[in-house]
Amino acid sequence: MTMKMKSRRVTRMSPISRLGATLGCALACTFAAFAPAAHAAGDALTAQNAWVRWLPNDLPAAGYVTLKNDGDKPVELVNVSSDDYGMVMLHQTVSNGSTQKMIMVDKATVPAHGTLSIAPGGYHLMLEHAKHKIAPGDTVKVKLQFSDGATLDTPFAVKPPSQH
Ligand SMILES: [Cu+2]
Repeated sequence: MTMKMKSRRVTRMSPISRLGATLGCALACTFAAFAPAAHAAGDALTAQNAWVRWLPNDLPAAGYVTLKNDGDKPVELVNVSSDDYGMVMLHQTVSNGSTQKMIMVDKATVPAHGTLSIAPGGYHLMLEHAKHKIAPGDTVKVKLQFSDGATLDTPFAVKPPSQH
């Protein structure tokens, strides 16, 4: 999909960069995906208000964060992982009549010049199988990976179950 399209662009651009390094660079820099991940992340995407609602007894915890995209193109959150948890998934809470259930989703879009709220009642990160003892007051790190190649290593504040 997107990746294939990008690699075709690389192929097409190679002869151009051989003709003139300046022109090649100008073209490459147009596509955020060609910049180093940290650079791309710093440019367009930021994570704000990241926190985890901790639950006792090794129950899965829910992570919340607001993602802001200052770029001109929508970017998709495509992968989540953490050194502190064995498994991290992107879930969405959906209402089904009077009941609510969680479904696993592949990705979520951060609109151009907009925000994606991963917040109670909507999306959440499901954090399971803590690798060490985690308690309210701690900070855990979650790696958020995006469709443009950007990565945000985001600290999440661990809060008690009463937090909303
Ligand atoms: Cu969930």
